[in-house]
Amino acid sequence: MRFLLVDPPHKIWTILRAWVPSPGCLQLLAYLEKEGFDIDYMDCTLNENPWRDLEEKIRREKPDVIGISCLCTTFIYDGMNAASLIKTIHPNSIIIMGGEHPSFMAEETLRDCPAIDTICVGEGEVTLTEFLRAVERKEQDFSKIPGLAYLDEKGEFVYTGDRPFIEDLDTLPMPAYHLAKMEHPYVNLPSESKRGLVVNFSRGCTWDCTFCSESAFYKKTWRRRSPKRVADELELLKEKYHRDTFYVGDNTFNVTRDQGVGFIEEMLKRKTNQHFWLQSRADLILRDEDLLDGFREAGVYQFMMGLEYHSDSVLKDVRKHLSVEQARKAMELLKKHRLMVMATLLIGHWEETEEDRKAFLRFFGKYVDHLGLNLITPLPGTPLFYKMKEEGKISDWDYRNYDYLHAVMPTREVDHLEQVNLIYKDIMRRYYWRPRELLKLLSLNPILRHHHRYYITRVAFNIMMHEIFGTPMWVQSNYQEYKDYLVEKGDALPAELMSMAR
Ligand code: B12
Ligand code: SF4
Repeated sequence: MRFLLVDPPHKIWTILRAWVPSPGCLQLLAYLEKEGFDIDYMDCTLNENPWRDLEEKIRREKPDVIGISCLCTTFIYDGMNAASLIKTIHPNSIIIMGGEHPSFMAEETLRDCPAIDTICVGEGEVTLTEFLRAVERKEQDFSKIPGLAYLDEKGEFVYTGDRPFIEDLDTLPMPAYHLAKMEHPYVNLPSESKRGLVVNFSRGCTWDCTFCSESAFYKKTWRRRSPKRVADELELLKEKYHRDTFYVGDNTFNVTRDQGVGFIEEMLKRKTNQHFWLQSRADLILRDEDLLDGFREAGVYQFMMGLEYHSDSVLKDVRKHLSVEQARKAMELLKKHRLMVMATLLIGHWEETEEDRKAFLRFFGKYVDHLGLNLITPLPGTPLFYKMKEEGKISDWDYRNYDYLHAVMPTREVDHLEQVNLIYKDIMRRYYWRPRELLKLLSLNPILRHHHRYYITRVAFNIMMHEIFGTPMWVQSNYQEYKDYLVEKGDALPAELMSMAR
């Protein structure tokens, strides 16, 4: 039995224009490989003609089971369209989809896309292994495998129950980098360095912010790989794949203090001369103040913190369990210890006013080196989603727009989503065109200088030229909507074409 895992054609990290292999896919592949399955991987985001190449591969190789990974809500139609394409040309295949969005919206996804046979709800390694073993044995009944969702022969939705989380992440093999196209020219974090990559060393978070899909997916739990395993992976990435700069995707890198201590010790010992952008919380930065110099010496150049907003009432409303004062102190501390501050911030709150936005820019503009500005988005599966849905405040149900960059909810004062989008762009403009930001183009800090040169000269300038002179906006050259692919081929559009949610 041959299994193919597909990262379907989808948009990449548009904000930084970065292509990176999905750490979740590489982890799944490594696990299946260790279990002895005959596996293959196709990361369609690296193909110049992704739909055509996917179609040709399926026609040519006809794998028995195809797994489709769908990390983000914004990719869900791409994932469903990939399933429809595969089922049309290879009707005998079995298609299983996994990832956050389909886990949360399993019934909706299965009903919207009949091509998907099964959804893996939650963590994939063990569930997928048991599912593939059952397929190998030609079993038809999957009801005893926890973590699966499907429609039975009567069309009733079946969920086989929660799959317990893997207790010890150190039991997982090293991600299957050897199956990824690590040398593909697209794969990097262009804003930081030519040899950048996204890696993941822990899963989940023990807080419960209302908008956070990760905390919901991992049910407020956090597990981590030991610092030794983390350092082993980094060393491999250095020696074999020449990677030296990392965005560590862990939502909260140092939930426990010993994770930070261990990381510093390992990296100082191994002297790999690698650089890290970690994510943490303001209260943890304050807790571990005495470790900050150690983090810097171990190669950390930046902490990204979800500081969200400059008002305690909004922080309370989103259940951040943080105060503005803690945020301010954490930013000051990072600066004091010569670490860069990246803040992820959320605007577009229901009660927000123009005055709030001015104060927001004044507060964060003073400290932040890198601005991660987002529009608050009710991601399916989060408490915010259910609340906003119930209150009737979601006015755009097109999941393609659920990427934090498009408004899908109005505010009390601003009814039209287009207007909210303009407010977002205006804040970006006001932030980036301040003399203080432009001076960063000449900063003595090479990473800050590189990022700003990249971001301002390529991204912000491109947007400005587009807005003033109508010059074309950057588009991801290898992304195509599925329906455009079908039109190009002269095919009829199937009735179930997934381009819009209900
Ligand atoms: C790597 C990553 C990316 C990569 C994706 C690369 C790729 N080729 O897909 C890049 C950098 C491109 C990216 C981009 C974006 N991302 Co991102 N990203 C992540 C990150 C940091 C790590 C994901 C990961 O590897 N997790 C670890 C693995 C183990 O978990 P996993 O992927 O969920 O996989 C497990 C299960 O889901 C399941 N599974 C997954 N696939 C499959 C398939 C099968 C067949 C089966 C059986 C099981 C299965 O098994 C896996 C192993 O247990 C997460 C944050 C995080 N810490 O998770 C955000 C995250 C996924 N990203 C997110 C978002 C919003 C985005 C952006 C929209 C942000 C933006 N505005 O730019 C963009 C999207 C692109 C765009 N339109 O601009 C959100 C998604 C929330 C949501 N529900 O939609 C997350 C959760 C971050 C957050 N908390 O906000 N991202
Ligand atoms: S602290 Fe960050 S990762 Fe944790 S629940 Fe809140 S938003 Fe999610």
